[in-house]
Amino acid sequence: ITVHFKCRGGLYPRSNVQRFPVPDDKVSWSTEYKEYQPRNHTASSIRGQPWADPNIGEPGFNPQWNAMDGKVNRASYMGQYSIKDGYPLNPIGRTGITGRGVLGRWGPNHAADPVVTRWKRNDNGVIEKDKQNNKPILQCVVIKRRDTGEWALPGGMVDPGEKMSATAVREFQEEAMNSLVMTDDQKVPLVEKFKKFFSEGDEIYQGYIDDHRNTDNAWMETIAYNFHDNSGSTVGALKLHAGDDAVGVQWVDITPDINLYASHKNVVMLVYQKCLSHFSQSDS
Ligand code: RP5
Ligand code: MG
Ligand code: MG
Repeated sequence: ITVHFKCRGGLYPRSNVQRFPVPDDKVSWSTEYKEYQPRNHTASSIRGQPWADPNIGEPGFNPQWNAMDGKVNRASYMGQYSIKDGYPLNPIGRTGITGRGVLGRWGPNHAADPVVTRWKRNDNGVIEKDKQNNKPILQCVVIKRRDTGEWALPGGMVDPGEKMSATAVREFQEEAMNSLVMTDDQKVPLVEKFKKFFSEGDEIYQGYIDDHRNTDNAWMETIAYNFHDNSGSTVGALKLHAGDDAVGVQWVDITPDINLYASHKNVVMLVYQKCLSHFSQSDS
């Protein structure tokens, strides 16, 4: 990602704060924008949350920018970000709003996204081909987000100290398998059954996410892993259940006109390229 669109213009989510307009050619910090007067907004709901930073300047809060800060990762996949007047600057550029909005961390907010895939098959188990280009059709699991109603990867925030691949698997279980409401008796055998599958993820993308919650001083970054069920017999055959902040879940065909939350389409397209390049005729 080298530009952002979804975090520019319009109202900031869950607020009545209007973003200051940022034309395409004024996104970059290196372009002068004299008129730029973004409003400052940090949602009161994040105050005191265990996952949120204090305000900048509060006694005892000495963030280590661009580094591992205890268990909190304040390093960016985008390289060194700058600090201006004590505040980290969005590495892509202006968003029309300062503060943290609803994001917990100043600077990068690290998430992990699982991209769980299978080939689309007909009732006889034969892989279906795209009529236009005769290529096999790849499907991935998407969830419907409660907050925006958009379809998205079932990702989530990395807990302090948590391994990022573990975040991706945990979020899949919570949002696409509804593991949070399972008893241990239900969960343990299921987790055990898919242990091997979820231990073989391919790292696909790490970087900025054009998320509508981003601000000039706080933004989403993710690491995305692909878990591919080539035979369609493991997770590909599982009955999905939406859970936690997801209100729907489905397998969706990955096509060029797919419409997903934030910049998840970019991530999914990278996965599509990878799986297609590994596809062999013996798979069908
Ligand atoms: C996206 O926000 C990330 O790519 C990830 O999917 C998600 C994490 O936030 P929550 O789902 O926890 O709100 O930008
Ligand atoms: Mg979640
Ligand atoms: Mg989530």
